[in-house]
Amino acid sequence: MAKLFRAAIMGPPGSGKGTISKRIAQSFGLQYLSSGHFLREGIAAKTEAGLLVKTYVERSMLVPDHVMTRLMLPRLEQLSGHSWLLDGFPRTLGQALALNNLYQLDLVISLNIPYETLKERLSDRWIHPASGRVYNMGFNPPQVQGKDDITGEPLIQHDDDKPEALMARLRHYKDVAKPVIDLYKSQGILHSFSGTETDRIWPYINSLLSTKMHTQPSDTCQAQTP
Ligand code: G5P
Ligand code: MG
Repeated sequence: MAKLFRAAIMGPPGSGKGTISKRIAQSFGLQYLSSGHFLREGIAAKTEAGLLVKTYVERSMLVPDHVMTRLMLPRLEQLSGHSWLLDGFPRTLGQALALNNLYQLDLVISLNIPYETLKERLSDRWIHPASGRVYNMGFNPPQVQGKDDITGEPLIQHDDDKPEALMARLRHYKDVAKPVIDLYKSQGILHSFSGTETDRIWPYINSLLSTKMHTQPSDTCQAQTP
């Protein structure tokens, strides 16, 4: 049986983590777990945890570490025997150390996307406040302009996605991510990719993963997000 492969993808809001994770899951048959997806799922279902995290997610602020680890780590326990890819977790040193206590990652992908590019992508971002579903008017617009695809309710744009607030948020991301990146660098598992277009970065990631893991049939694997 091939060795299990455990990976994570890091990057600021809008950097392409989700887009690239889906491609990796499809091409290499890893189970794919997105922290943002699980949070939004809880918000939509109005679970106790969902109500607790709603204001953080709506404002793109970090959810406290103890909430995130309680959300993510049990899901990994259920995946023993599978290879997996984490999208958006860990995001802080506290989360990385909690994960490290349980699992040794084989590879971490870090996306370095220029601020200007992120600003353009995110200032086009609209959300459905009740569920946290996110739309991008350029790349994944809603079916009906200004309306949520599932409920038909109006979409809003947060003050946090306006340019000044956005810059502060991206700087905050960098500060918080730095010790996590340093940790993975010291473990020799960090691979950074820079660029302004996902389609140009993807071939390098594809080639890295092809080298690092034995491509295996993905009959037992499926993505955990849509
Ligand atoms: P998420 O859900 O992890 P974010 O804010 O980190 O959300 P987001 O929006 O999900 O990031 P992404 O996954 O990095 O971005 O990128 P993506 O969705 O693939 O691409 C972003 C947009 O750009 C999309 O519309 C895509 O179509 C478009 N795009 C992609 N590639 C290109 C390209 O080449 N060119 C162009 N022009 N466009 C492109 O987390 C949500 C919230 O949950 C909480 C936080 O509140 C967070 O804000 N959270 C956590 N809190 C604490 N700890 C954690 N571990 C947390 N995880 C989530
Ligand atoms: Mg995402």
